[in-house]
Amino acid sequence: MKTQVAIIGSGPSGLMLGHLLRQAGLDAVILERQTEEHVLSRIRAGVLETVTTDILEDLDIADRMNTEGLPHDGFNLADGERLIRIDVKGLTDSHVMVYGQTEVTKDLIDAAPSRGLEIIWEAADVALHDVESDAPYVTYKKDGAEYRIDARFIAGCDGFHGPSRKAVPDAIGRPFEKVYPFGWLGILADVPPCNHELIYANHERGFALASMRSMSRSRYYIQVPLTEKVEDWPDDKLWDELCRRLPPEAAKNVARGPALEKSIAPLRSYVFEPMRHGSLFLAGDSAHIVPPTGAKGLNLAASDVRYLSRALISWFEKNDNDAVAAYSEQALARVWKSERFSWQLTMLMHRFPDDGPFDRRVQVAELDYIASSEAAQRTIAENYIGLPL
Ligand code: FAS
Ligand code: PHB
Repeated sequence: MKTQVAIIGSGPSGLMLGHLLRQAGLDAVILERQTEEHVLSRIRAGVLETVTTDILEDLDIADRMNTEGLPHDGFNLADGERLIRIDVKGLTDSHVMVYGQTEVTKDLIDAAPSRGLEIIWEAADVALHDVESDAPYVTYKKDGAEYRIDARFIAGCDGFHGPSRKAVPDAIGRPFEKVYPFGWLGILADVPPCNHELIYANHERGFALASMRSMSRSRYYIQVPLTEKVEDWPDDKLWDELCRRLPPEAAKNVARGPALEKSIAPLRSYVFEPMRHGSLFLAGDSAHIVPPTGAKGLNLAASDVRYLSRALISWFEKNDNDAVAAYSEQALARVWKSERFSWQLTMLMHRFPDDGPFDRRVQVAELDYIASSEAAQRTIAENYIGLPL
């Protein structure tokens, strides 16, 4: 098979990139290791910046999001007692959209066949070849046979554990990493949210997040040590701990129900430079990871593929080498600003094992400052909605 862009990975990055390239009339094919069912079973992000919703709107794949999604004009920080509302609409004249990543992925997959975007599911042993040449190719196995796809470019959208980043020689690639000494235990349940907007809570016992997927389906997280296992947390124990950490005015509204999904995600900050090597481009989690505190992971994938699609389209339409040459630097500039915000909010809202009384007082003082400063709230709001492209 020959194509113009071979995309590895059928998560949000690969799917959004594939659709944007197809919309411009370019040939692209997606290779995905898992089954469609497995990809759609993942529970991940919940908050979309306009950089993401604009892509869905531009692709005319936004109808279900606009029907079922929840536009949010604000969110809350909490310091154990009170809610500190960040008036996103009033401070930025913008908003975020609460619509699960799972739904975004479903909408993009459902639209693929009619747009001529081929997704090859269960592609095993995907390997990248000759990425430093102008004629790279990928190989993979399926149903016992081996296949080859020749392409002009390869887009590595295969997440943190995929093969693409590893195709960049060690002498060229440079990772930057910070691992946090805790994880997020998440629960998804068909119960109404405890509050109509998100609540990020910093409590003496640890961080908690009250989020949602709809007004009848809630998503909650609590910070747990990395030594914890999901089986250590029966539903009631989790609900009890969540209610200890949320402010009383929210805790009293927590409706309990059986977990539809329960998992622990480790937290790390990670950036890999460069995001281009020869004919290989990295986008999304293959190039960077953020702690979910800032709701940036999925949205950074969106800005990467916005930049990359524009560059690739310009190359094929106008043989423009400048745009593809600028991709890595352009994408990394926004990645690092989001990494900073996600790191800063993680440091502010979590309890660290080595923290002492002084560290706690400083966190409470910073939340008190935010509560009293419109300038501080505006800074948080403009980062939360996503910095301009
Ligand atoms: P993805 O990891 O989503 O997709 C990569 C795709 O490549 C996958 O489908 C994978 O199967 C495929 N792949 C991997 N190796 C392959 C191979 N060898 N061959 C072919 N295909 C291969 N972000 C937030 O903003 N908020 C959150 O609350 C949040 N929670 C998260 C919880 C978890 C457990 C994880 C892992 C991530 C979370 N994220 C969150 C971040 C997440 O939303 C990512 O930012 C988002 O999925 C990025 O999308 P992709 O870059 O497409 O990577
Ligand atoms: C979620 O709803 O899963 C969610 C929302 C906001 C975050 C992280 C996760 O910052």
